[in-house]
Amino acid sequence: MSANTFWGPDFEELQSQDPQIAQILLDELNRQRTGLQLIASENLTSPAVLAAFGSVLSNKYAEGYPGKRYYGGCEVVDQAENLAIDRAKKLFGADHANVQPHSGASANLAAYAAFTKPGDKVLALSLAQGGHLTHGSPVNFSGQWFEPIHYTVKKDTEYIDYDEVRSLAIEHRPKMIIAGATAYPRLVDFAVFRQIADEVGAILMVDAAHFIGLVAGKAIPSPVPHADVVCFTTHKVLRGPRGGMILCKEEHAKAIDKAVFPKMQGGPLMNAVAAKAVVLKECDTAPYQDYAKQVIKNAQALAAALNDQGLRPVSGGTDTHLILLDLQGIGVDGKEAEKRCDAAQITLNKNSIPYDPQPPMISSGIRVGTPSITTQGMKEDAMVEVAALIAGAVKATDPSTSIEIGKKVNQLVAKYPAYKRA
Ligand code: DSN
Repeated sequence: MSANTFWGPDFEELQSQDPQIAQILLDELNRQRTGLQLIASENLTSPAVLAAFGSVLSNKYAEGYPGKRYYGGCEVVDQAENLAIDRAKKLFGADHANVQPHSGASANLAAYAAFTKPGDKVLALSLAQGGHLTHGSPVNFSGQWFEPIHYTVKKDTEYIDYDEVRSLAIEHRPKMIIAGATAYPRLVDFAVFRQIADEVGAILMVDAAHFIGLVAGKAIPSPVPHADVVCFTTHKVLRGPRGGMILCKEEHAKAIDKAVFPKMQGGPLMNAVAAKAVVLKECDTAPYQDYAKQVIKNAQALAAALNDQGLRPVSGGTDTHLILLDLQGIGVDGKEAEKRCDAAQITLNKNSIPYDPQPPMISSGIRVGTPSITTQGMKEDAMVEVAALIAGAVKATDPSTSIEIGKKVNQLVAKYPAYKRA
C-alpha cells in the first residue's frame, strides 16, 4: 500500500460505499463537461486544488493561528496556513492576509465585526443595483444589524455615481464604505473611494470577490493599495477552492484576525486553507496572467456579439469577466431566459438590472461570465458562436429548438473539454 492510498478522493471506495452520491458526482461532472458554464461567479478549479480540498487535512481541528493554536498536533497544518498567508501577501502585495474565512459572506461579516458596531451606518451599492446581500440587504445581517445607506449607478451611463457616493458619505458619515459588487461589469475607481473615505473618516472595505482573480493575474488595477481591508472568495475568477480570504493593512491585522477567530468562526477548514495555498501558487505564474487577460478579452468579445443579437449589455459592455444583459428589448424576462437556457444546457443566472421594473425573482436581465469557458481554452473566435447559442436559447419559445441548441452546445464544448480524460 503506497503512502498516498488515502490521499485524495478515492472514487472506487465512494462507489462501493455510497453509489447514490458517487453517481451524483459523475452526473455533475458530466453536466460541467457537456454544457456551457457561464455563471460569472463560477470556475473550473484544477485537479491539484481538488486534491488538497479532498484531503486528510479536513480531519484536523486548528482553532487559532499558526504557532498559537488551541489544539495539539497542528505543526503540519501550520505549514499549510503559513504558505497560504505568505503566498497571498506576495501575490497581492498585502501587509497581512487571513486565509480562514469559510466564504465571501463570512469574510464580509468579519470586516463588519472588526470595524463596526450594530447600528453603525455603512455605505454600499444595493443588491438591486449590483451589490451583494452582505452590503445591507434587508434580509441579511448587514441590513438588520446595521444602518445601510445605498449609492446607485447613474441612470444614463449605468456607471457608479461617484458624486452621489461622496454626497451620501458627507451627509451620513458612515463608519464603513463598501466598494465592490456582484453584478457590475465595470472597473471600480478605488482611488476615488479612498479619497471619499478619508474625507469622512470611514473605513474603506473592498469586496473584491468577483474580480480578485483579475487582480491576481495583473489584468486590472488592484484595490490593495487603497483599501483598509479587501474581502473576497477564492472560487471565482481566482479559480481556487470554495472559500474566503481577507487582506488588510498591518494596522488592522489584529482586529481582522480577532474578528475571524474567535469572534465569527471556530475551527478553520484546513483542507480549504491548503487548497487556497495551491491556487495562490498557480496564480503567481505567467500562464495564469495570460488566462486572466483572456477572460476579459473573451467577455468583451461576447458582450459585443450579444449586443449584435439584440441583448443589451448594461453600461454598454464590460471591463471585467462579467456581462449584465438587459432583455427588455427582446421582451423576455430573466426568469424565463434562465429557464430556456437551462433547457439548452447553457448555465447562467437571471439577474436584476439597475432600475429594474421586475421583482428580483423575475428580473429583466441575465448575468453571464467567461471564467469557466476561458479555463476550457475558448478564445475570442468562439465568442460569436457562444453569443448565438445564448441568444438562440433566450429567444426559443419551442422546446424542440432548445433541444437542438443543446446539441450545438455539446458539440462546441467537446472541442474545449473541461477536466480532460486521461
Ligand atoms: N453568489 C455570488 C455571485 O454569484 O455573485 C456572490 O456571492
